[in-house]
Amino acid sequence: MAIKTIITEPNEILRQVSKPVIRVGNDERKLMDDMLETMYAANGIGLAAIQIGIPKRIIVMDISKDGNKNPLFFVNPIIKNKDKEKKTYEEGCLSVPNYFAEVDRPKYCEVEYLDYNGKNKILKADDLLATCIQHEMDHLEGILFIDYLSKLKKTMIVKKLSKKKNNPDRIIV
Ligand code: GNR
Ligand code: NI
Repeated sequence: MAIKTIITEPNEILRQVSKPVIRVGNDERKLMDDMLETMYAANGIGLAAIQIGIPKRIIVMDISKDGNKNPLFFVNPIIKNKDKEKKTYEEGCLSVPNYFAEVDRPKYCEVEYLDYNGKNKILKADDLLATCIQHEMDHLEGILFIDYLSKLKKTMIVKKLSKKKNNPDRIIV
């Protein structure tokens, strides 16, 4: 396993649309292992392959509290069903370090995907799990949570990130 560098805004790579995986083989499992290690090292709860520069439709997640690890792997995920009811979460992104903002997303969704072993699965997700899977699936389309903010807030964040000064720890916009 290896810790990879997480790409941050502004970077055109993050805007690529990721490609479906043809078959879940050893290369894909190695990538998922590296993504999981990278995500844990960065204290994230999810990571899409494009965040380490690989345009494949692969996501790793773990929303469990420290101590009891519960890694989840999603290959070629598709949202089957989603709630009309929305839920607001304060979101962050490892590719938009230190910036946090409230985003509305469907409170509940069902996702069909291939797991670590290439087996077809369906996950019924709500609340944080639903928010996180939708945030990660946006990455597969080249979408970041800041795209949902006002133009003013988004521009401010991208400008600050591109200057790479020592940002304070946590900025809620
Ligand atoms: O670590 C992360 N936390 C988080 C919090 C609220 C909503 C979404 C997320 S995902 C983020 C990790 C990340 O950037 N995944 O792409
Ligand atoms: Ni993210």
